[in-house]
Amino acid sequence: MLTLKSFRMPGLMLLLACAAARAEYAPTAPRTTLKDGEIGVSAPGVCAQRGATYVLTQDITSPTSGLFLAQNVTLDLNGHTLSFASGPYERVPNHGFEEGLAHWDTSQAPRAEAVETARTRPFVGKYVCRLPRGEELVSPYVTLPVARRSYYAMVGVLAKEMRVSVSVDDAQGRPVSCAFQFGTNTRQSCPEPNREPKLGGGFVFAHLHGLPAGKYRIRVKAETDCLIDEVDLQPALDVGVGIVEQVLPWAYYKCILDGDSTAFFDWHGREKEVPLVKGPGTITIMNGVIRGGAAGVRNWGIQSTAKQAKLVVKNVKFVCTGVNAFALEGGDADVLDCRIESETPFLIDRHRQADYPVSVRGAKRSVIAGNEWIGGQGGLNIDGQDAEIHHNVFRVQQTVTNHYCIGPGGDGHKIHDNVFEPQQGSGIYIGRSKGVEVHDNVFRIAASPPICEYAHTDYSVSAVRLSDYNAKPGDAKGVCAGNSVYRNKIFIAGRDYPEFRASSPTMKGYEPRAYGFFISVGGGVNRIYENEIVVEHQAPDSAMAGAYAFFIGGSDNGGEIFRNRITTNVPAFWIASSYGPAANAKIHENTVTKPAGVARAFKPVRMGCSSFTATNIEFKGNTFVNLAFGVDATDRPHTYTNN
Ligand SMILES: [Ca+2]
Repeated sequence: MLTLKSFRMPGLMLLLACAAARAEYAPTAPRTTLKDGEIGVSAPGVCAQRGATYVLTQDITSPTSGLFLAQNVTLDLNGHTLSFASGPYERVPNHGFEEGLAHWDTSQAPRAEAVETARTRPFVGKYVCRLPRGEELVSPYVTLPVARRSYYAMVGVLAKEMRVSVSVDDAQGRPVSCAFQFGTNTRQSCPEPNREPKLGGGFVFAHLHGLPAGKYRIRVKAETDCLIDEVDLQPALDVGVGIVEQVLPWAYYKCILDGDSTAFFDWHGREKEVPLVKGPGTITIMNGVIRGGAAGVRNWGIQSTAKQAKLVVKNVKFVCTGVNAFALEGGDADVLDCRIESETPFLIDRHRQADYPVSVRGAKRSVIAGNEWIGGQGGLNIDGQDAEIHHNVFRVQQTVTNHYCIGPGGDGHKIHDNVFEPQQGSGIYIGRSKGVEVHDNVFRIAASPPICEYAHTDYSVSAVRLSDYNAKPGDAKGVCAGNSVYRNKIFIAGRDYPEFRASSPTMKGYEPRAYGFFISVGGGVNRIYENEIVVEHQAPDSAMAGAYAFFIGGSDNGGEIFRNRITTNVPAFWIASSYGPAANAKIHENTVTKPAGVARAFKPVRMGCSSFTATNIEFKGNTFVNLAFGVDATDRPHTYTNN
């Protein structure tokens, strides 16, 4: 239970008793003898015999992808490490401008300069490059050591309104041209002229493939005034373990803009070299380490396009390094007792909801249990029906928008006994889902420092976001309704970051916010009850920073909020918030306590913002300790009752 006695306002952290969540990954001691029928694996390649058990007899390393599995194979990593994308890859020196413009050819970029992220926008590291329109930066030569494989010539671009052209030279200084052909169509993939990232910033890239090994360099030309970072040539599109029903060769930049998935590009036209997995079956991978060897872009520890094969992944440690370096993408999977270590500084496109460290699409009663996430842009993306998600620990680090510890689509999931303790970012997103139950978890959520997309406006993190973007009931795209969130322990830390406002003209307006619940629902009723919520605003008098147990806006259906126990040093509710009007919330039998040590006066409810109005809000039977019921309302015609 919450140790409320330790709550000392202001400034001291609340101590929360640990929940039952556990991280169960444990290294396996390799065995040296195989059992009858087991097949030893000592090199990368294929495990092509259906139904067989393959056992690693040593660590194995591949400069490209690692192993491809046939239907019903069990892969026992036997305590060993499978390293993929692991070779003598080089990186562009000073790719992140942390050493100013050292190593870069600026002869065509006389006004380029390295600028501090603290004075512009956050991205990666302490510096980015300001590249004025019309100027072009040229990298030193680096060796691409492996022939006829995919690389991305990539550049981080900090905002959608900034456009770049990306091109590559060979060792003789001649432009490299690559094209992808499908059917009778040809698409140029290098160079990529005049491209912008998606909203929120991300990466633009040219896709290199089919080239001889050798020395290459990247050119980035600013088509508008730009802020850029992390300009590099990296191996792309590898997998540690592949399960192939289809090759999805949609890997060039336009496919990102179109939202296409990609898988196994370098096996396009070489499908006969790998086992194809069709129809129902179960593939098991267990007991070892799958590691991306070099900083790679857009790779996966395990990737499956087999629609009907269930993956069982147990006691595997994943080490993911690079932009869009993920642990697992597949259709249906049980993920048990795994450890997912991610160093993923940013994403190519934060709008792609499958781009999570673990992405299980089409779950059918999947079990995701006993896992630990450390770092990463979000934790688990799940779709499908009736997943059991329990006893996991989420210590993710989200610097992109709309990635969560759990971003569930689908219905009927049960999420319980987890610890959500992001290093940065939010807890759970419940979107157009029904029948999701979230109970007996612990959340520790703190207001975030500014991020690239939201450096000069408000940016919120929340323990649980419920949103169908105020859909009408019966909306064809689905609604957020019939979900229940109960018996959780939720600690919210409000913080201010005045140092960013002081240092930067663009971050003057940064407003960090933290909420227990962020509700913007129109399609139906959700129930939130019997939670223990503690809000400790560490800068309660800041005009810029906000923290609320419940933040309801853009929400025609505020839901049923009852028997929660809220302890807070700031208003518990903001209804008809800065996110929009609110209506039809039932707030019954909650207890709101102002800790005894808190001297500042406040009303427990804030209502309205600009022209937004609260309508038909029902307070009934609530208890207020050390403060009285009261509403700090704007002068709009709000309607509420209090009984
Ligand atoms: Ca940088």
